[in-house]
Amino acid sequence: MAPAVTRSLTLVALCLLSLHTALASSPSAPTFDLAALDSEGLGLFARTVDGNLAKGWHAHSLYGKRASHSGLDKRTVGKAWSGKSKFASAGSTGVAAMQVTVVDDDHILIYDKAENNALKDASGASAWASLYTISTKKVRALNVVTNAFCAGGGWIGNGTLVSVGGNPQQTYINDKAEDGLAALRLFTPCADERCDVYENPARIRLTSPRWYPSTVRLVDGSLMIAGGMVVRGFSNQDATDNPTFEFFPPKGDGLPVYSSFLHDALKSNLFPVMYTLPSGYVFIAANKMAMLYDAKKNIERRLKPLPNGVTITYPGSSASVLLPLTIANNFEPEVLFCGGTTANLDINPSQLSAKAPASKQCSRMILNAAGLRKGWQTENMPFPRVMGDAILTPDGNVLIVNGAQAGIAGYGNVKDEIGASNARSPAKEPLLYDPDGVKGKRFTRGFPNAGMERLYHSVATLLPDGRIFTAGSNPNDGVSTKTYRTRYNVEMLSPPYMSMKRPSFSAQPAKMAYKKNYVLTVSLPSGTKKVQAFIMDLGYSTHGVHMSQRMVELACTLKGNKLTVTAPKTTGIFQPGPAWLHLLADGVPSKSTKVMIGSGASPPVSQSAISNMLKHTKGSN
Ligand SMILES: *[C@@H]1O[C@H](CO)[C@@H](O)[C@H](O)[C@H]1NC(C)=O
Ligand SMILES: [Cu+2]
Repeated sequence: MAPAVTRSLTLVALCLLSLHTALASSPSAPTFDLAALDSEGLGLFARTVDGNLAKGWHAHSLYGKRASHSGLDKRTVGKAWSGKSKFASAGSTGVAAMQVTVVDDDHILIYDKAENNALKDASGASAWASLYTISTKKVRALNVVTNAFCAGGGWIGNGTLVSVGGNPQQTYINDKAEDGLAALRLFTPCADERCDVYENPARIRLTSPRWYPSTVRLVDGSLMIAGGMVVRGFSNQDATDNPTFEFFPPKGDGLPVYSSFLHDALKSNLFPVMYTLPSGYVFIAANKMAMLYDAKKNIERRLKPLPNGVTITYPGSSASVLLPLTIANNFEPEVLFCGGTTANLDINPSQLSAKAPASKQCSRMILNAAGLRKGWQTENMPFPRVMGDAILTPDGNVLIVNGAQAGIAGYGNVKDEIGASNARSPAKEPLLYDPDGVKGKRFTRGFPNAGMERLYHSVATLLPDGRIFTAGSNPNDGVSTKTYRTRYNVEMLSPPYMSMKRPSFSAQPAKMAYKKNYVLTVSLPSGTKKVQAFIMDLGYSTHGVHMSQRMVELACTLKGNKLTVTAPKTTGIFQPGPAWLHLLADGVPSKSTKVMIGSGASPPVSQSAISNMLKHTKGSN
């Protein structure tokens, strides 16, 4: 994306000004020292971000025996996956699906950049966002004012979807969108077909321009927003970088918080991968680096870098996931990255090639003291992949779809492109990864190939009914019909469990308060031996990153057809906000239904933080 926009230079200047006001709160960034961790004892891991000692499961699990990650009782890739999977087309997204998130049991919200899509809004202009109805495959145009090109997003504790950042107006494709660099777009689901995106930049906006930011929901239900570029461009560098964090609703003095980690992760520090851990700390990975972040005290602790020189974030995007937090693994967090690239992304992009093979490497690490000491554990996928999407399946496996076997993300930047795509050799074959499997035998193949390529700007998400939704692919400046063209077609993958006898349940609550018990009425396939209950965050999918995606097991006991399930114990295990609840009967999943975890109230709002933010920052204007 080469077109350098000269008017952006003023943005840089404005932005750097506001960033410098935040430097006063620059964090210390001690290198993670395992010896110190030992002498600190439970130092880092026994505390929560509130400074209180974590009790029970947490401290106890630290140096005690850790169960293997066989969370789901040896169900592995047995039952739910025995049989054939099918890909089937399922209508059109109306706009190019660059970002998607499941809104309720029957709707998916889709954001595109501003471009000349065939779907029109009420005024007759091209739509840049749509709401897709799963049951009817119909789309409704949404009204976006600002350009959501390469924005990030996430759900907050009261069930509102927040979309952050984007791009300036792209006059060369004649679009009328307003500058979206510092945009903050709100969407609250509704029961009728009337809800739409809400924007009010004079009061609700980011502190600074962010192209390619990530988000993660924190323990108080607010959103942490990280990184991005202050101008349009492909390769990030010092002059274009926004190496800061901010929060929605704004916290503290409302100003961005400088991150030396994000700065050090240049150039490939865009769309960082972030997960809130049971401790409340945030795991963040960017480029080849990883760290734990204490958002409350603003302390960064570096972890070991990803092994063997593999870049795992944009434009070397890997498929990444926080593995399921289960009773058997004592809710010990473990992260997994598969693919990416070993190409040197620090050189001039014109010297890179779309033919450069992607990485095959998967790296995983348990984020507790013992796991960090052991470090990253690696193995190879059957074939290389960049820009893959890692989807947690309802039985706790990881399905990897989309992406390419060679090249990198983006378009119009490197040698040997097909059309404008920086990547080629589409990876149409899904792979299933069993986190509990034996190393070397964790991958299952034999899936049908996707019907079309899903390259840059494609997406995937698990649906409440258990299918996997894939859409998008648009490695082009505007809508293009040349290879690789702009894709509007939806394809859904139906795993074998879709046609099995599945458990079902009713009487689920609309909300679940932490630690409280709820009684579901269940219907189980005959002969069921083991029932488990889970909640999932299906995530916000864009650029191979699934922001806030997670799966958490709930304790449960069965009496007759009554299943008593216990809501998560802490906000670290599952952050307050929307979730999907489902059961497994001997490893076969039910459908899931939406449930609010926590009170459903707004995350804390600080009027002084908001006023100070509005006073001292200009957003992108
Ligand atoms: C959720 O909270 C945010 C931040 O306070 C607010 O802007 C939004 O309107 C709230 N949504 C609902 C549905 O109340
Ligand atoms: Cu993009």
